[in-house]
Amino acid sequence: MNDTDIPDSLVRTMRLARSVVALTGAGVSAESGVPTFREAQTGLWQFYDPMDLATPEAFERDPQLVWKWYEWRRRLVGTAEPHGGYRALVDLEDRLPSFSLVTQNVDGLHQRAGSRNVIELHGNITRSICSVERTTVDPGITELAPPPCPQCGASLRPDVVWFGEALPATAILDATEAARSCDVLFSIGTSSLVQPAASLPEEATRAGAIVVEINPEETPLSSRADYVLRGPAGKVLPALVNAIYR
Ligand code: BV8
Repeated sequence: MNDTDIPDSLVRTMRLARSVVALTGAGVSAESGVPTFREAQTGLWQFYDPMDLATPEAFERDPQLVWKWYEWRRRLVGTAEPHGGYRALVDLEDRLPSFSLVTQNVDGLHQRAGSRNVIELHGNITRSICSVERTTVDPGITELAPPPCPQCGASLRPDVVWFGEALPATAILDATEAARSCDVLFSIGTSSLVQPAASLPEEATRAGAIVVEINPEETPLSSRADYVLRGPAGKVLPALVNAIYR
């Protein structure tokens, strides 16, 4: 996609915009080699459905399996490099009076690319917490899976929000507030299926904002968005920034 493929009316809207929200999902990480939630997993993990592993019940049932699954994902994420789409989002944050990056992703790639105001709706896989005290703990190098909390001895767990768990109150409040007070909300690389994140574009529309979807595929949001930029985030976002600030 090149700059000319960005609708002129969207470019004009963005040049007048003061407050912008970017809601990102696993599709943004996909171009950096981090498999999305619904892509076939590789190796040992092809026999497990992420929806069955990313739950408190799975951790209760088999803490070692779940811990090792996150270790595998942490290693994968550690080798990923943020692509040009991440840097385009940093560019928007640098240039706009108000910019909020609300991510469903747990890989920390936005921060690694230089994004500053990042709201992590589903936590961050690079952090571990005590499963009882919920305090952040650095597990260090250990063979134990999961390692015990050095304070109370309970198992450590990844600092992510599992299915059926509530999102961090401040994260969802800040994200909802940002969606309700922005001029433009971009929904980028998300299947718009996971709640409550998937309701944020609707909050923005209700508050009078323009909603733009960036995704190579159709999603339940596509028919409700004001603009749909059909393509990969790594191509569309740099083209968007070039078109606005050329
Ligand atoms: C909650 C952290 C209530 C973990 C994640 C029925 C039963 C049980 C629960 C529910 C139910 N119905 C609804 C629910 C609620 C549930 C939910 O929404 N389920 C869905 C599946 C129906 N939600 C929850 O459970 C949430 N909690 O509701 O709590 C509550 C309240 C109070 C008290 C107690 C409880 C918690 C949800 C958070 C789950 N955790 N991650 C981990 O990662 O291990 S969500 C997980 O899914 C990831 O964060 C990931 O981001 C997300 C998947 O969504 P997407 O990001 O959209 O990724 P996906 O793979 O689906 O799509 C990728 C998209 O990218 C595609 O559209 C593709 O076309 C596109 N793409 C591909 N390449 C590119 C691209 N786009 C752009 N560029 C590209 N290059």
